[in-house]
Amino acid sequence: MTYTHVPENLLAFFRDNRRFLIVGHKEPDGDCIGSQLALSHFLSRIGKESFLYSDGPFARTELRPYEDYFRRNIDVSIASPGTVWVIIDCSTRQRIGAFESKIGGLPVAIIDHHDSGSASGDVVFLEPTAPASTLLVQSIIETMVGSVDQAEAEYLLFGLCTDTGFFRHLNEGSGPAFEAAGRLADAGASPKRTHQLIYGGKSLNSRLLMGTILARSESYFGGRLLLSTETLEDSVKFGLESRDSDMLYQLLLSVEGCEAIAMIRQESENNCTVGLRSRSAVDVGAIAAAFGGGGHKQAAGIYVEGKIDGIKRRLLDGFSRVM
Ligand SMILES: [Mn+2]
Repeated sequence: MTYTHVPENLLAFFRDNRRFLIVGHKEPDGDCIGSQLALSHFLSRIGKESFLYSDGPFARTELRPYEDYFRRNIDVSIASPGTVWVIIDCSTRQRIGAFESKIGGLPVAIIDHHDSGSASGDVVFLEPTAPASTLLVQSIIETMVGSVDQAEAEYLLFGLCTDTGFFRHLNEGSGPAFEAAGRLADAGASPKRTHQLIYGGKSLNSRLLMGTILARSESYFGGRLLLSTETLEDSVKFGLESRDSDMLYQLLLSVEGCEAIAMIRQESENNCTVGLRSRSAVDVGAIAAAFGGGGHKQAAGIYVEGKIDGIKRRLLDGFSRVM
């Protein structure tokens, strides 16, 4: 199966029900938000009612323009007949945050591209080969009515470009994703506007913070590991909303010879978070797991008690076994 083939029972789910409660994962990203917005817009277009939910927070600056479309609380009578849930961009219920306890006994459809191994819904469209959930939503719309409209195209391109890093993360064999993007551009989505939306709009403080952190970078294991830190003083001076982790990781990983990066942030007097990224071979998920953190081979995170210097020593010890 490919993500262009929508399960028949999902099409029936949309045709036969009347009111759709659409929720994505907490700590939403552009794929989650774009998929939800496009699906909701489409459902209105075919005469259905829909409500958008998110547990937030809308921490990423590119999501701020959309925050007001999303409700934090259920304020419709969810008992009425024909009301169903759609969970997008995650397949385990704890990822939807506070809404997990509000599903009740209503039917649930899951639309996701993460392979969590435990998707539980009455109808499941789970396609781990899809680089973004937006591609699944696009397939649903195109299968049901032939084509997306301009608003849907813009939402979908926003999500697709978020999850693919503007197509940088795609490998050979990704023709279908480019073809889908081509149809979005034909329908009126602008790659130029989308790029500005995702990568523009940053504060000067966010660039100054990045400069501070980059200037503090240390090189280990012959340059294969780059490590930097963010102190409590940085957070006070530049503000937490100035963090732009994706861009910071991208800049550090672009250094020649760099295989992995570690970013230690002092979050409070006694606690740190650590962001880990790997270019390919180094399994940072395994290193995070040794600290009680989580993630996967190329991206992982840790929340740990301690101060930067102590955590740095322990991390370097962990990396010394694999570098
Ligand atoms: Mn996604």
